[in-house]
Amino acid sequence: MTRGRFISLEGGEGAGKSTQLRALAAALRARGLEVVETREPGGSEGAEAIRNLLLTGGADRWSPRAEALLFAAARADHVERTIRPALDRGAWVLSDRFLDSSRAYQGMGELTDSDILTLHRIGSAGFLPDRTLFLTLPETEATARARTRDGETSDRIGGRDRAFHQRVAEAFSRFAAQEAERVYSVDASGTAEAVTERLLISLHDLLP
Ligand code: Z5A
Repeated sequence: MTRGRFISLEGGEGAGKSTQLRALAAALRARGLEVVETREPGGSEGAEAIRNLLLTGGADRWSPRAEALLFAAARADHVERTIRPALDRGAWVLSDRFLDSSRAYQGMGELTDSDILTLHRIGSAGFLPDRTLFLTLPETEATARARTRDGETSDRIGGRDRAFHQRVAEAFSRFAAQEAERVYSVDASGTAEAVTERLLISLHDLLP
C-alpha cells in the first residue's frame, strides 16, 4: 500500500481556499484517488470543538500564548485522528489551512516562528505537508470576495486590522521563498477553473 499525500492550502481570508479545496478534491477523485477534505482549525471531533473556542467571542478572549496553544492542540488531534490514518490507508488529504497559518497568524507577535515550530514538534512530532499551496491574491480582490460572501461580518481573527493581515501575507510569501521545495505560490486571480488548473500543475510531480 502506497502512503497517500498530504496537501495544505494556505492564504489570507477570501483567497478562495475553500472553493479550490472542493474543486481540487473533485479533480483528484476523477483520477481515481481517495481524497479526504478537511480544514483547520478543525477536522476532527476534538479539533472542531476547539475551533468554536478559537473563532468566537471577543477579540481578547485568549492571550496570544493561550491562542497558539489551542491551535497546536487542535492540530495534534487533527493529525492523530484524521490525517495520519487517512494517509496510512493510501488516501490523499487536502487541508484548508495547516501549520503555516499558525506561523503566519500566531508567530509574528509575542511568539516567534521558532516558538510555533516548537509547539508543533511537541503537539504533532513536527509533521509537515508533502506540499503547501499558497494562494496569492491582491488584498482588494480578496476583501471583495470575502465581502460578497460574508458582508461586514468576520470571525475573531479575520476581524483584526489591515496591518495585521498585511503582515500575515508577508509571512506566507517569506515561507514560499525560504521553503521553496514545499511551499508553492499559486496565483489565485481569474476564474475558479483557471486557479484549479494552476493548482494541478503545482502538484504535477506528486500525481500518480
Ligand atoms: N487561523 C489562525 O489564526 N491560525 C491557525 O493556525 C489557523 C487558522 C489554522 C479560520 O477562518 C481563521 O483562523 C482564519 C485564520 C485563523 N482567520 N482569518 N483570517 P475560516 O476557516 O473561517 O476562514 P478562512 O480560512 O480565513 O477562509 P475564508 O474566509 O473562508 O476564505 P477562502 O476559503 O480562502 O475563500 P472561499 O470561501 O473559497 O471564497 C470566498 C468567496 O469568493 C466565496 O464567495 C467564493 O464563491 C468566491 N470565490 C472563490 N474563488 C473565486 C474566483 N476565482 N473568482 C471569484 N470569486 C471567487
